[in-house]
Amino acid sequence: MKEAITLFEGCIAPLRYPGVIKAFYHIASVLGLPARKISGFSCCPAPGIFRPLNEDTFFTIAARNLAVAEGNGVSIVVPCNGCYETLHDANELLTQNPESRDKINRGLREVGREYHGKVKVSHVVDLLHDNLNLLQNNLKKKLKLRVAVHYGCHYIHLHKDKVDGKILEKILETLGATPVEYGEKTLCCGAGRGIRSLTPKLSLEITRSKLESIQGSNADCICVICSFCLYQLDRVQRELSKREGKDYSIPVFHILELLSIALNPEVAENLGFETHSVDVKPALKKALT
Ligand code: 9S8
Ligand code: 9S8
Ligand code: COM
Repeated sequence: MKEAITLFEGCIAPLRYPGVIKAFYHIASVLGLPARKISGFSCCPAPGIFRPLNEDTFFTIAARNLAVAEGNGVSIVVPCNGCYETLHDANELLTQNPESRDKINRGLREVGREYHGKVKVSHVVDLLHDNLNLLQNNLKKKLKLRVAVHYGCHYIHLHKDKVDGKILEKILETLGATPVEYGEKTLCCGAGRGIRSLTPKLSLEITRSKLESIQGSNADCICVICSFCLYQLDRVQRELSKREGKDYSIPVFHILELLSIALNPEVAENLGFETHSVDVKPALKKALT
């Protein structure tokens, strides 16, 4: 029996790209993964913003989220690198360091919770990679797309080995897509670690470099594994086009969206693509013909 899982949605997916959540539960139902929604989570909290302010508070809020999952008997799967880093690091601290666990649990008891270290925290990419055969067997449509992958800093930082082993490229190849290389592949999207809120000008510069490098690769679209990267690479194209009069129009997909379509092209209409700033239709048309 496979373990029960839930999606830790974070703040960005439910507010800006609800299709990412829908895609996850669609994928889980096709693959027969025991996934269910639970309530009670808060912001992870975002590592780039909250961690530097006060580590104890940061880990206590993260541990409360872990305790909510534990109380529901589910493990956590995460579609955002920031949320993943927070919950991964908190889980590591609380399972490996009894002193920290006791200290944080003292705080949690004040809100009627306690964490015992029973929850597994996985990134969606790892879950998909573990189920590659299942994926392949359930594929309805090969997606004929040239894809520029963007891993995002927090994932690269934690799992350089998997990035070097091209874990995301392998998933995309299983879907029939062709990953393309480009110079700024490991560059930040420009959003995380507080860059977007603290230094907006620099943030735009970074995003522009990234997008220009991708444009040079002739990719049909970008594939990300992080809700915040999706937000930045998608929304900022509109902003740059307005500011600079130059056309930026590379569709950006979360891996869950692409996979969901490959498992059943008919869901594309109901994945909320109208919440994307860059029109995804040209890429979908190419992918599905
Ligand atoms: S939750 Fe609140 S702001 Fe966010 S999406 Fe990912 S990082 Fe965690
Ligand atoms: S948001 Fe997601 S993971 Fe980060 S810090 Fe640099 S890249 Fe985009
Ligand atoms: C990036 C999250 S995914 S944060 O901005 O670094 O907190």
